[in-house]
Amino acid sequence: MTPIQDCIINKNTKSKPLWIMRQAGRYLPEFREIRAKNSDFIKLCLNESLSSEITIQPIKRFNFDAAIIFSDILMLPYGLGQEVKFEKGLGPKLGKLDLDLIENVSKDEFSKKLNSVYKSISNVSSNPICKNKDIIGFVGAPWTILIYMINKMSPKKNLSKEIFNDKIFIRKLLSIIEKFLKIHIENQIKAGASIIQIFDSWAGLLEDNISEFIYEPTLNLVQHVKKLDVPVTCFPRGIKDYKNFCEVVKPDMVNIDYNVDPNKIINEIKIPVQGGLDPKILLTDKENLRIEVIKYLQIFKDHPYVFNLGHGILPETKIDMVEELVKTVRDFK
Ligand code: 1CP
Repeated sequence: MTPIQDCIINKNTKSKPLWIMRQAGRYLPEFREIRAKNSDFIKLCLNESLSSEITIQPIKRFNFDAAIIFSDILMLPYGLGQEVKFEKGLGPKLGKLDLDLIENVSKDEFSKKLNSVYKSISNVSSNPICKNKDIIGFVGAPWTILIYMINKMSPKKNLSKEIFNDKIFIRKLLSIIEKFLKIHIENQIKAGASIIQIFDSWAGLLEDNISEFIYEPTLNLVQHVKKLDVPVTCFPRGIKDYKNFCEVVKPDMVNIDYNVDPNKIINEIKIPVQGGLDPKILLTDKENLRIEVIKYLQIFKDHPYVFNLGHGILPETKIDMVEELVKTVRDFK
């Protein structure tokens, strides 16, 4: 059994598997080198040979316990035919959203457009370097995908509050997104994903209708993954009540964000926990980093726990700080 599966299924508290959100990315010089030669990010995600290579870059360097496939949550709107572009410094930019058009996309058409993502998963899972490692397939949660599809850019840059007004439109779009996320999950598992992570990066934006727009669609996805016999991790970033989220949505594991107090959550949540460390700690010094890493390892000593961050690693992170993090986790007794 792979390390994270062992943690989740056997509730193993002895080993603390380790991987890092956004581990295949811009803090790695070897990634930047490939990226510099490939200006179209979506095309890069769809290049199965390069995306497999990028996926294993952090495994080669740090021997992490899991490989997360180099792709993006916005491959879903791309697969549905909405234009998705990444502009330097601006982040994602999406094109016109046509509900009639995306409603009529067939399962085959969608799967074909994303076929190289699945091929990349199967390449990575059969690579000897990934022997006994988890292969993490992932999707964005319906709510987070909806935000990008309607807002057409990162809510970090600008978010028009009007998008919350048309509840009928939101319901309709959420149900289309959910249908295709299920297909995307199924295809990733068939290709060799040993675990699925659902990123709800913008869960914290919603104040009302949390039950209808976040809990229900995410619960439907969680139940779908469980039926396919693969463990599922949820990351409802910024949500106010993780305890309630876990009770309703029932993921196999929850990834906490860096604003969650680990001392509080350990008494509230019975399921395995992943993550928590603030990625900004990696921008400080080694001594401070060791103290913070050990804090999480101590708190979760007798709990099934996967070491990870409370959000993605920052592009300006230095390699030697990641090395120090890895060493601290591996040496912890
Ligand atoms: O070089 C570049 O400009 C591209 C940067 C980049 C990378 C490396 C983007 C654009 N996506 C990715 C890969 C990626 N994205 C992975 C696979 C690699 C890994 O984890 O190691 C994953 C899991 C994601 C997931 C993702 N994309 C999320 C959820 C996690 C999170 O960070 O909250 C989100 C919200 C996105 C959207 C996205 N894609 C890229 C950017 C810069 C963003 C965020 C934009 C924003 O701030 O809204």
